[in-house]
Amino acid sequence: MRDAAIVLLTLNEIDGLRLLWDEIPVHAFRETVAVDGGSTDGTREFLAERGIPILDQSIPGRGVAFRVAADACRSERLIFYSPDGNEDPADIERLDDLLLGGARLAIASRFAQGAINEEDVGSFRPRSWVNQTLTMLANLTFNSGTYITDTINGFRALRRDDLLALNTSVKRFPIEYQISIRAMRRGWPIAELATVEGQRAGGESKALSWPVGKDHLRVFLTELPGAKLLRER
Ligand SMILES: Nc1nc2c(ncn2[C@@H]2O[C@H](COP(=O)(O)OP(=O)(O)OP(=O)(O)O)[C@@H](O)[C@H]2O)c(=O)[nH]1
Ligand SMILES: [Mg+2]
Repeated sequence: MRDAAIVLLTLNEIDGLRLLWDEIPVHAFRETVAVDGGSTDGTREFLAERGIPILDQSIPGRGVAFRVAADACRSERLIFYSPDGNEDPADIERLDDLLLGGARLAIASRFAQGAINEEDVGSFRPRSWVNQTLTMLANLTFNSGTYITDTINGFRALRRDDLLALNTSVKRFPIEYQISIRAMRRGWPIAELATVEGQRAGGESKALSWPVGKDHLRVFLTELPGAKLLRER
């Protein structure tokens, strides 16, 4: 049994849950919890029927959800999984293995050698381009280790104590970007695995491209002060 928790992040993901549930390796993990942003489509009932504790958040946002999980879980390691069809459940245990192998942040990368991201089916790939530009900025500015190919994907794992120590503040989507940047600034070993990103199973995207892109840029800028100083420590 892994001393780790699968943290499901849900906001109206009933279609994805129905499709993926049997593939999520709940039995290999000490805990599985869901942080729910206020679903009204049957997600909560689906989880409750399967005995999964549902943690509520007082204000919306994935960033808030990350901190709710860190406060509530008792396991040493947390694997964040969004059951919307984008993330391959077979990678859940592989991410935990990267932590067991010494990484302090493990990321399922959509841009590593051998990976596939959801836009690879077309030739116009605005989201990938924005993602990769933000990732390049973070690497050039904050990373003195191996190049990280996907600083933004939410499918990731880290130790609970490490997440608390990062003292994150982002409320919404760019929480992952803030975590990656702060881990880079501290010189933590970061490991990636190449993942295959699937298409959304149903429901609706909550990540509107323009506002989310802008929010990431803001995080990049607010992480800048003192960055150099910290790297030199
Ligand atoms: N707990 C919680 N989960 C959220 C919140 N916002 C989004 N999520 C979940 O986070 C995951 C990712 O959100 P998406 O809307 O799929 O964002 P995305 O993966 O960038 O966009 P798509 O490509 O459309 O899938 C999904 O499982 C959502 O249900 C929130 O405020 N609270
Ligand atoms: Mg998604």
